[in-house]
Amino acid sequence: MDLMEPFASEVDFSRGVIEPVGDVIQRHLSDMSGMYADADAVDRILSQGDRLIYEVYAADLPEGEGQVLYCTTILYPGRVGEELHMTKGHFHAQRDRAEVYLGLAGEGYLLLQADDGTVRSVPMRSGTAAYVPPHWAHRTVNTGDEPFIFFAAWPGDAGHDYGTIEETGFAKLLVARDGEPTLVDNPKAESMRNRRQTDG
Ligand code: M6P
Ligand code: ZN
Repeated sequence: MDLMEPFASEVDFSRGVIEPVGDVIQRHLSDMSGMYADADAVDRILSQGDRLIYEVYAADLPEGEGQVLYCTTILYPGRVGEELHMTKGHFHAQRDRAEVYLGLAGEGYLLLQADDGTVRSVPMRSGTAAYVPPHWAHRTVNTGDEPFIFFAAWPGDAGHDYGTIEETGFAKLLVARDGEPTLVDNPKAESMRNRRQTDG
């Protein structure tokens, strides 16, 4: 057996950066344009230039059974139409793998969705440890005016499955109504469901 060396990283709670860092992912609006409900709002923003929505700083760790992976996410504040800035969201490729989030700065919601379309939302701020149980897709939404920064840890063999959420979206959207984050039905998810039923 090859013994892996223990190590430590430094997590900057206010900037959200991990050092030393492995992969850094930057997701712009153009990377997730179809995920926002208001296509006209997406076009309007993109016609003026792209927009950075969030960044992920992952610790440099090997994937695989027995490992625990971790990263920070910096989700910038803003809206696309009425819809608040959010991550893409995913199921784990191995659906029965869980995850833990810890809020470091700013505020947001963790949105979770089960296979049958059931949606749950968990408000998060600095100090909130939120649990993503096995079998729930998960996405975060920034509901504040500052970057929403959180730490996440999950099993090394979980993997990311983006396809399902890319196709149908979440059944609920988080929008800003009169300054309040409000959960509303996603019209796109509704029409996709109807189309699937009609097709067969
Ligand atoms: C969290 C974790 C990561 C994930 C990141 C961004 O930090 O769940 O695994 O990559 O959020 O979310 P997504 O991959 O859905 O864009
Ligand atoms: Zn995950």
